[in-house]
Amino acid sequence: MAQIARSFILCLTVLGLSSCAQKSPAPSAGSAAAAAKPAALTEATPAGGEMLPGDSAPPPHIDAAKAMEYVRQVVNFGPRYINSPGHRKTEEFLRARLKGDDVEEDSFTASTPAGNLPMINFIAKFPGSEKGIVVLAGHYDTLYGRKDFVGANDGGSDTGLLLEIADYLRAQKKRPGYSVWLVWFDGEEAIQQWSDSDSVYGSRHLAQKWQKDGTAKEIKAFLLADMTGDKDLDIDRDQNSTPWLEDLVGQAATRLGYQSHFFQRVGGFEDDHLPFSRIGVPVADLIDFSYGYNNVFWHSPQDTLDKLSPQSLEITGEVMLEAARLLPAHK
Ligand code: 1BN
Ligand code: ZN
Repeated sequence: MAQIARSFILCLTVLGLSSCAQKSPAPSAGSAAAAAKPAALTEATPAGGEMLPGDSAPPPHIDAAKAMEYVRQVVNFGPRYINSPGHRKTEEFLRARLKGDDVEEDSFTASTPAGNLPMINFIAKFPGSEKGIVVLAGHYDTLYGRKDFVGANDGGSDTGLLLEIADYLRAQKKRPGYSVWLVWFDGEEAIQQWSDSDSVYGSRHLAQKWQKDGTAKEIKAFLLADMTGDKDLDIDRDQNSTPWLEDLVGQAATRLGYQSHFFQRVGGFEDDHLPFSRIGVPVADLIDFSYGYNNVFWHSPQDTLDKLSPQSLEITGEVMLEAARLLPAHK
C-alpha cells in the first residue's frame, strides 16, 4: 500500500514539474518504423558504421542482441534484493563477465531501516587518451524483500546494457577521448520507503568516497541509464540533471538519428545521479519513466522481459557512448 501511495505521489511530482509536451506517436523501438532512419538524417546515421560528418572515427556500436541476452541472464537469477540468492548470483556474474578488466569492488555497510546491510558497487575502468573520466552507470539491485519482482527493466536493463558497453570498450585498443568508468550501483532502491536517507545507498557512498579521494574532480560527466530497455523507448528530459549535459545527450541522439526517443516529456527524477550532482559533477539521468500506460509496470510484478526490446538498449548505449565521445570537444 505504501508502495502504491509512493508511486502515485511520485508520478504527480513528475507531472507537476513537467512542461509535458504532447507525446508524439513514437514507434515502438523494436518496430520496423523505429528501425528506419528519418530521410533527412540518413547521412548522419551509423548504419553500416560509416563516419559522421566531421568525424575521424565511426560512431559507437552496441550489439543489441548481446545486451538483451545479458539482461535475460540477470533476470533469470530471480529477484536481486540485498542478501537474496539472485543478488549474490548477479555479483558473481559481474565478476565473471568483467574478469581481466580493471575492476574495483567498492564494498561497504549501509545503515538502513532494516539494520546494517552489506552492499557492493562494481567499477570497471577503461582508459582513454585524454586526462579525465566519464562515468556511465546504472543499478543492479531490485526492490528490497520483494519476491514477486525481478526488475527486468528497472535494474536489469541497466546491468545488461553496461555489460555490453564493457565488451565494446574492451575491444577498442587505444581508445581516444576520456577514460570511461562503468559503475553498477548496489542499493539504489529504498529498503522501506523512498527518502533522502532511504535510497541510492551505493551512489551516496561512492560520491562521498570520490569526493574525499579527489576522483570527483577528474569526472567530466556522469551519465546514468535506468529503465531504458522499455520497448516503447521514450527517455525523459530530467530537470534534476545538468542542462548542458542533457543538451549534449540530445545532440548525440540527433547525430545517431534516435532523437524521436528523447525528450518528448520533461520531469524531475531522483536517482543515482543526484549524489554526484550534489558534489558538483555534471550529471544526466537517462530514464524512461513511462513504462506501460501511466507507468503501471514500474515496481510491479509485470516488469518482465517481454516488455523490453534489444533496440532500446542499443539506442541508449550508443547515445551514451556518443555523448561521451563528444565531451572532449565540448566547451
Ligand atoms: C528508478 C527506478 N527509481 C527507482 N527505481 C528512482 C526514481 C524514483 C525514479 C522516483 C523516478 C521517480
Ligand atoms: Zn526501482
